[in-house]
Amino acid sequence: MFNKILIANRGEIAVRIIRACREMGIKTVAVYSEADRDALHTFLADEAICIGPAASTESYLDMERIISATVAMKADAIHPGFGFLSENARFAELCEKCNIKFIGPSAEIIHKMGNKSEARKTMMEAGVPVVPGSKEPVFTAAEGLKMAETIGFPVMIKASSGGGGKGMRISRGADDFEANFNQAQMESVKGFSDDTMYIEKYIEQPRHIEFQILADSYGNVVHLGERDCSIQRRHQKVLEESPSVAISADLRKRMGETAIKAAEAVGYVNAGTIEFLLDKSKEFYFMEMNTRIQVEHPVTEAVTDMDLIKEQIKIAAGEKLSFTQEDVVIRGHAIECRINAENPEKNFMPCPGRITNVHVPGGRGVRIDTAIYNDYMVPPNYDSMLLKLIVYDKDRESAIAKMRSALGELIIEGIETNLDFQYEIMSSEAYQSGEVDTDFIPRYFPQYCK
Ligand code: MV4
Repeated sequence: MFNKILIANRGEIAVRIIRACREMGIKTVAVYSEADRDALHTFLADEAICIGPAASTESYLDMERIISATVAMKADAIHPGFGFLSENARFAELCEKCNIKFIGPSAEIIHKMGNKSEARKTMMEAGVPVVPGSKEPVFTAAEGLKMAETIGFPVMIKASSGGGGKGMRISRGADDFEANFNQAQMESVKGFSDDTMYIEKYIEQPRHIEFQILADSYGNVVHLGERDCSIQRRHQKVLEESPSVAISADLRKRMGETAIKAAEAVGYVNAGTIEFLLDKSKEFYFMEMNTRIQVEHPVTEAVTDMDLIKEQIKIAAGEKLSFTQEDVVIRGHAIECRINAENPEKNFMPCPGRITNVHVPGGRGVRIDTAIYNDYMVPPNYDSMLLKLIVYDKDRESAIAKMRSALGELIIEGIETNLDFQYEIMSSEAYQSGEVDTDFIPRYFPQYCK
């Protein structure tokens, strides 16, 4: 097992990883920027080292500084968390070269799955169902239009290096194709320095269903069921739950087996997520694979009674999975609400600043993952997520009741948050009915989409 792990992240996920390490008897090193001298992760780790100015590019995204800190502090592994360098193949490769264990899959797999059109092709060849569309990427509007006419409109134009909705456009017919293709491609060149595009059939009002998988270095792969992440705002997840009301035991078995097949097709190792689109007729299609631990992992932890961070560390240290697929039991229902420093009345504008008072709910089945505290100054330099409230109960109805109760107790003063917006969603007939899809917020909360 590792002696010391450096956590190349900040905020609640850094704290989450420090706790797992401490419970496992592993020493921890925090890295922090000048804006994070008083951050919780800086205090909680056994050791901490400043790696640069507030700007992420000069601290949490600076590979050389993080590698230097790891060598200086004599850590033998790096946990990248999510965001920042977690899906950077060059960083994973640099770790490999420096004899530092990157807690995640190999650089080669990160690179392969980061290229969305190549991932799609790999999955098609492995017999994993993908959204109907092109097998090969396209580079010009003319090539794309030919492809779109074969697939049939409407189509989705996507950037191979895309993510978070960037470099993505719908085209509803031949007359609007060229403009949309060029816009998407321009965005991709600007954002990712890559003009590689691919075309898919547009799936109307799908659900975003993702399967958690764990794979050890001995070829054992298991899935831990699904998360329904359909409720998003501008490609940012707002809340997540497990299990999904849309998934029967039979569908879970088929999608889970497909997720395992997808992971096996690339020789995946560590924790990963297979994202699917699920259409109205319950057909499912591979969309992307995420090669990191995700923000919403706690809902899976709740329903499977597992610790995914500890599993990641054990896998990276070369341990075998201690259980098989038959041992995985999905029990009860979990929901996670993301509480962000943002103003829903002002188009969800980020609202950093000093937190004057925090009070968190508690009780059975209530979990809070956060790095905020009384008098904490939320810096403007990073993601606006402040806190994750996760509830667990025997069924969805009880979990919703618990979430409403917990949201009602949660107090964050001094800055604007989306707490009331989350309470409104939880209290809506639309959410309670379980009829959620990716158009949920624009359809039921249009007042927030101006
Ligand atoms: C799609 C789609 C419909 N059809 N692809 C959004 C982010 C990116 N990862 C993929 N996305 C979508 N791809 C096809 N062929 C609809 C979306 C989509 C979406 C997906 C998941 C959750 C929320 C979403 C909101 C809008 C669009």
